[in-house]
Amino acid sequence: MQAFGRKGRLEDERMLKGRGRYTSDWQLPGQAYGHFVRSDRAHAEILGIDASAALALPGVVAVLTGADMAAAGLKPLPAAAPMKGRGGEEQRATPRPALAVGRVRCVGEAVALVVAESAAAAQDAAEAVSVDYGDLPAVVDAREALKPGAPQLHEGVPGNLVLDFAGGDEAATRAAFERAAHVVRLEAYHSRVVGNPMEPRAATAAYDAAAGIYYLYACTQGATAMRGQMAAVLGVPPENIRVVAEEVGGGFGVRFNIYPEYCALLAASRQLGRPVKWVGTRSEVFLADEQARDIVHRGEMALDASGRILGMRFDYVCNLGAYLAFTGSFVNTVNLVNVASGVYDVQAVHVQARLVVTNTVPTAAYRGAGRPVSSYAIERLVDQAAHELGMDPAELRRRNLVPKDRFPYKIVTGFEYDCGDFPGVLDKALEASDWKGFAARRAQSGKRGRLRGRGIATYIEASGAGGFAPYDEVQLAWDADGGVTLRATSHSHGQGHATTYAQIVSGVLGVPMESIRLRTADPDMHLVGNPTGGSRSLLGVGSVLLWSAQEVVKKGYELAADALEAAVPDLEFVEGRYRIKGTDRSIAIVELAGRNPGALDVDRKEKKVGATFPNGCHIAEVEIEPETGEAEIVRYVACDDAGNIINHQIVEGQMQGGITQGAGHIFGEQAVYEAGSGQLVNGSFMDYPMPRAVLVNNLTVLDHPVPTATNPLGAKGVGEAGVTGSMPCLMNAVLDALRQAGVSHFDMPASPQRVWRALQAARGSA
Ligand code: MCN
Repeated sequence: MQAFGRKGRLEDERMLKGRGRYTSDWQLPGQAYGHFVRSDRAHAEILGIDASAALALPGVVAVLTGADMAAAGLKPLPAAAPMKGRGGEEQRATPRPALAVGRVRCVGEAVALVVAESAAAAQDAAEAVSVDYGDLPAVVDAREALKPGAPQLHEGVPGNLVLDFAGGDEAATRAAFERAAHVVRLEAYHSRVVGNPMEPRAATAAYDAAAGIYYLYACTQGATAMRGQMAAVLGVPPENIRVVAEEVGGGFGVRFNIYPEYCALLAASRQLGRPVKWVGTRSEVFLADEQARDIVHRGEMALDASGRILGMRFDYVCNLGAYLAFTGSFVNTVNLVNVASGVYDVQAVHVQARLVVTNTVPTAAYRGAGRPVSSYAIERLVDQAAHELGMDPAELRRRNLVPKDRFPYKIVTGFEYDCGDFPGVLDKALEASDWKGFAARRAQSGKRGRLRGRGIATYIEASGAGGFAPYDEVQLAWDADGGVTLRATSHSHGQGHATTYAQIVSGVLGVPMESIRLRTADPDMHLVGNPTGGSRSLLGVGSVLLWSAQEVVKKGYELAADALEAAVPDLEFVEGRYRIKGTDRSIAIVELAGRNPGALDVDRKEKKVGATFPNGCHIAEVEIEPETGEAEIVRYVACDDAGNIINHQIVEGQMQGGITQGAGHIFGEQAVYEAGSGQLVNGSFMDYPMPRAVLVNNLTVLDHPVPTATNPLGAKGVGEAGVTGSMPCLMNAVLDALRQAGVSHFDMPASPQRVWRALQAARGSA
């Protein structure tokens, strides 16, 4: 692979100079503006909607409701491929309309769409829409929602239970617990978070009546999945829907699925015969973007007398929110079991997950999408075991790692880890963290009145296969100016695909990276492929680009032989030129492409690569100031196996971002709903603490590559690894610090107030 010589990413200059085109930058001729009337109740019957006052205001074009959507023939938003529950039981449906019909089930649910000649007029008119509600009791906690007598949300979901999922070997696990010398238990809460990409959600919908084509300009992680989901709602073939997205200001999983607003806007543009534009606010991000996690788990570990893990079982209760989002069941089933035994050599594992509806905003994928939850459950339990057994937590881990010579290693839930060197990763991280010097550092902190704690997590995650398309298709075309245009379905929303894909293609074709352009937003291109998710874009799409570029070189040999009047076997391809071996007679591939328009293009190249399993070991040290409860990360070492790395700068950035996202979750982020009223009580940046740059200090990112054979790049995914490793590592560090003051259990978030209260409580009971 060509070395990465330039400073910075290809896309940075465009974005830093304000030349990026985000959703709200698109202006269509004749566009009107939409504003959504949202429910201020968590659970209520809609007794009536009076739009007369709104319609009388200047500039108002229309007020559309759920009844209009039904009249336009819109179907409920779909869920992803239905998961099976215990005994093959089907997942239950929670029909979610584009605009509420008859009942609202969470605050923020869109009840009406006001369309006007300006955004301000639409907003003013929305205030004048009067909705008559009949309040119903609400439930926001998934465990409460499972209790008899709890408010019921959907007719077809008795007991609010959408799915009772199980995976692993229940009998073997029971047997392991029966012969255990020690059993360790831990219950923990994974707090609910709001994705909060920098760009609030926005969309412009337009309908071309002559062609019967819908256009949606939106911020998305990939048009292909959205197109399929919208086709199901609108009842038209996917080819009749074009999704346009150029720059996307962050996704983090919450820009993966369609949203009700997009469907309502598309229906409105068709009905009104003009484009309708909506630019959401940060408040709407809090109330109407998918949220994530909100899971309680109970974990149990069986060990023998020497600290060997004999078995593990986990029971998750997952809060789906008011409706099952498209990826809602996937993240709480498959992604909880695809790395069910972590990096450990243990076959007796059983996982149960109950997926429950409540009167809260729907939850779905969020960076890691289930895998950080599973990793948190396993790694906190291992630490608890080390504590109870009085063992060094690194040593307990080492004793149980899958040895290097056991790959491919099939885990009990059927997934197969392709390759890895877990002991090597652990050793490198231990050394870099100066594991042995911790006691002295702790003593130093103690002298300053601070509680120092150390946490470790050895994690693994699945990246790869991509479940939304049967394969990934790309296109590679030479341009008249000698450049190359690549087309792919994965969508970059911060990951730097334009740079890394160009690097791969440039490395094969020998043309400068700067002359390679990536287009993922061409609505007329109907490539098959996966959106960006599951940290798979490099190994999925990047691999197909590599093969395509190699195919181009191969195709060029005949043309070069003609041009040089030589025989193909006498030619070699070096640094972008076909040369007659042992001579200085050559021709550049770019020149051949120019002379033979289209001949060196690859129109559609398709292929699927297998899953692969990035893994790593993170070690953190935190200091807690007992008087304020403030926690500070004072050392952090991340050693990760991402296989071969294409671009170290980007990978380091991904790790940094992921670790900071995990740290944000551990140290502060939590969306809080009030029991009873079902109101989101911290729906703004005034009271929802996003991580700040200073949160993650003294970060060392190391790599320990074990190239995979499942793709030609030898690469593993990296986009989510930082979150998966950091969450358990940081919480283990916090608890290690707090244990010195007598705190034995602590749940995220470790905000100053919660830490301080835990210390006060421990002091009080001492
Ligand atoms: N890369 C590399 N070498 C490797 C692995 C990856 O050079 N061995 C590079 C890739 O070429 C790519 C980047 O690292 O430029 C991330 O690649 P990959 O791991 O394939 O992940 P994806 O591109 O599929 O990104 C998805 C992942 C997910 S699922 C979420 S959520 C997420 C994330 O990436 N959301 C992000 N990273 C994000 N980063 C930003 N800035 N914003 C988001 O919303």
